[in-house]
Amino acid sequence: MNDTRHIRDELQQRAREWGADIVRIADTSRLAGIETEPADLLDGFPRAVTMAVHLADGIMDQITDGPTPLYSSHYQRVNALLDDIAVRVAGFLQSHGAKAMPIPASQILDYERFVSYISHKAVAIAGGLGWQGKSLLLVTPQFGPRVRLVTVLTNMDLPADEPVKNRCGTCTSCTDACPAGAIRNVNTTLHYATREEAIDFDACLQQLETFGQLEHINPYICGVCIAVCPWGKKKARKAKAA
Ligand code: B12
Repeated sequence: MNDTRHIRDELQQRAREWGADIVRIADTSRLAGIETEPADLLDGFPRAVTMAVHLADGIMDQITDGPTPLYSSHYQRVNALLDDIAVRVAGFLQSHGAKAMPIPASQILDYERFVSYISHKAVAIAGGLGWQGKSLLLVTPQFGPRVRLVTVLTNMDLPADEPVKNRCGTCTSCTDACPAGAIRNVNTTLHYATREEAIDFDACLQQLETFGQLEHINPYICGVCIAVCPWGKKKARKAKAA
């Protein structure tokens, strides 16, 4: 384990140099029962590197009741950066003799059910990158939900991090701001059993489809529940005061 601790430290340092803002390790046995594509995706991968890139506060602070062209462009660039970091992290692990599988940041595999290979949020929850907020998003203590996520599966037995406590409390910011009124204001200790438990999924999707018809806006983006969360704004306020 000593050996892999050293590799974990170097991996975290390198991933930060490549652009990741938070890097943690998830024990994938915590994900038992989760839906993946294919069903045996996690077989032979006892660990996952879960990483976040902080979205630009200057862009997120401008979002009030819907996506902006700036956010739309930023969303694409950050996805590209995350995919790049994941490929580099996979290369790093392979150079140490491990097997690695980078999972794309934002590839939808099934447009009927809206699912991907694996939920980055679920991996991030398992690795203690943050907690699952009332918006269904991953909320980090450092940047709130103002992060995009990526995952690299690996068979290297890296020392794993522990999940963190949910800190949404009685806050209703995302529930109040959601343009579709889709957030049910229900808390969870670790994760919701289904998406429906937290949000009216059809209402959220319909709103995203409406936004997708606007000029300069990519399909399926919104950003309001991300922008209003006090955990994300806290960081922005601190920077303003400095
Ligand atoms: C398909 C997709 C969508 C679909 C469906 C969203 C959804 N909630 O599933 C649509 C188009 C609606 C969508 C919308 C949005 N998306 Co989207 N989307 C994805 C994508 C590509 C796949 C998600 C997926 O497979 N979902 C399947 C469901 C079942 O999983 P889930 O909701 O993630 O989590 C469930 C389970 O995982 C469970 N769970 C958690 N832990 C565990 C553990 C165990 C053991 C079990 C059994 C279950 C479990 O809890 C949830 C309830 O069932 C991911 C990228 C990725 N690969 O993760 C991005 C992703 C989830 N989207 C993201 C974002 C930001 C958005 C939007 C805000 C739009 C935007 N960019 O402005 C909205 C938010 C809507 C909302 N409030 O949920 C980010 C979230 C970042 C964050 N901070 O959390 C992601 C992770 C992309 C990224 N690379 O960062 N998205």
